[in-house]
Amino acid sequence: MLEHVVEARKKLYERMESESVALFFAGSAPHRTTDQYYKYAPQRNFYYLTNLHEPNMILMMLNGKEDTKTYLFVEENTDHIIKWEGARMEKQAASERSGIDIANIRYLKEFDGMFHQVMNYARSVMGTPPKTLYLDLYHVDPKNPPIALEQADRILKNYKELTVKAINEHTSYLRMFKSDAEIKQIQAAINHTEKGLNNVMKKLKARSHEYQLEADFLHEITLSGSEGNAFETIAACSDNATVLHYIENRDVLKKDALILFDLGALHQNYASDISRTYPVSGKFTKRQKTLYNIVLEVNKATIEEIRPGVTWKHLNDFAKQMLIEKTKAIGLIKEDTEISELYYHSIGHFMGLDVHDVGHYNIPLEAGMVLTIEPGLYIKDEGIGIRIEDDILVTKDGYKNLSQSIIKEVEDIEAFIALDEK
Ligand SMILES: [Mn+2]
Repeated sequence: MLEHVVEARKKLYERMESESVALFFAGSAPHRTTDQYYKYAPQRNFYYLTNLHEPNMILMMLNGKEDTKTYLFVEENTDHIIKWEGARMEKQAASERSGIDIANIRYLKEFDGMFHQVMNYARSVMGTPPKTLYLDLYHVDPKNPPIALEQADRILKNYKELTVKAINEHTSYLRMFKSDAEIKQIQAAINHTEKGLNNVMKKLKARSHEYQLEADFLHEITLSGSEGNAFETIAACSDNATVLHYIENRDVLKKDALILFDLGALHQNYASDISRTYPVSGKFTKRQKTLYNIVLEVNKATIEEIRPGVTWKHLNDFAKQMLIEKTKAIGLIKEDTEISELYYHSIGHFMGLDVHDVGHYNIPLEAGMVLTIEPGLYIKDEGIGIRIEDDILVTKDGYKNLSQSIIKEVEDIEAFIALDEK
C-alpha cells in the first residue's frame, strides 16, 4: 500500500489550491459507556492518505507556491499507554508504512508550534503562509459534526486569516478510482465474505435463530483473517427481510421461509458488501424460485450493462424497468408505479474504504471504480424479501465481477446446502 498512499497524496496536491494547507485527523475510539470504548476505526481520508491505523495522529499537507511538504504528528509513548493500551507506532514504523520522510514526523505536542511556523510571515516553512485551510468536513447529519471541526476550532481562533474549505470534493473524487493495491484489498475482503457465506449455507439447516447464522459468518471470516464485519450483518428471515436495515437478528428461523443476508468482511479497512438469499429448508418452493429468479436475472443483466460511460441513472432505470416488466408478467403488479411498493432502494453504491463509499454519483462510470449492484424484491404479504448483491470493478472494456465465485444460482445454492456437514 506504500506506493498507493504516496501516489494518493501526490494526486491530492495536484488538486489543492496553491498556498494552502490540509489537515487530516486520525480520530480516536468513540465512547461507549462508563469506561468502555468502541474499537478504533481510522478516519477514512486519513487512512487513504497514510496507510496508518493509529489513533490521534494528524497529517498536515502543505501546498506552497513551488513546493509541497508533508508532516505527520504522532502520539508519544508513555508508560501508561504502553502498559494499558499497547505502544503507539513509533516514528520509524510510521515513516515506513506511509512513505513520509522521518524528518517530517513529529510528536503531537509539537503541532501548535509547527503550525505557527507555517503561518508565520517572517519565517514560514513554505516561504509564504497558506491562505486556505482544507478540512475533512464530511457531515453525515447535523447532529454529528465532523471531527475536523472540533479539532480545528482551536487553530481557527488564532489564525482568522485562513479561509476554510472542505477537502471532500477532492478526496471523494480521488477515492472513486481504486489503485491495483486497493483492488487487491477489496478482493481479499470479498474472499473472506465468500468463506463466511459458505459456512452460513453449511450450518443453515442446523440453526434455529437468525443470530446463530450471523455468528457463523463472523466466526468464519475471523478465522480467515478478516478484522471483522464492514457493517452490521443483516440476517433477516421471512418478512424481516422487507425492512432494509434490519439488524436485530433475534428471530426464530421459519422452516419454509427465505432468509436474506446482507453482509461483508473487512480486509485492512477495505470493505466488501454482498447480499444473498437462501431457503431455510435448503429447497426453494416454486413460488420462491420464481421470485428469486426474477431478482437474479435483473442482477445479472444490470451487471452486463456496466462499462465506462454508463451513468448511475441508466443502471437505476434499467434495473427498475426490468423489475417492472418481470413482476407485471407474473401478475404481481398492474401499473408501473406499483413497483415502488416492492422495490424501494437504488441499484447500488460505490464501495471501498467505506462500504457506502464516497464519490461523485453524477458522473459516468470510469475504469477503476468499484460499485455494488443489488436489485431486490420485497413482498411483505408473502413474507418474502430477496436481494442479490455483487461487487463489480469497472474495467477499460466493461467490468469484472469481483464476487463472481460466490454462488447465486438456485441449483448451486440447493446443492451446496445439501452437502453433508463435515
Ligand atoms: Mn450494498
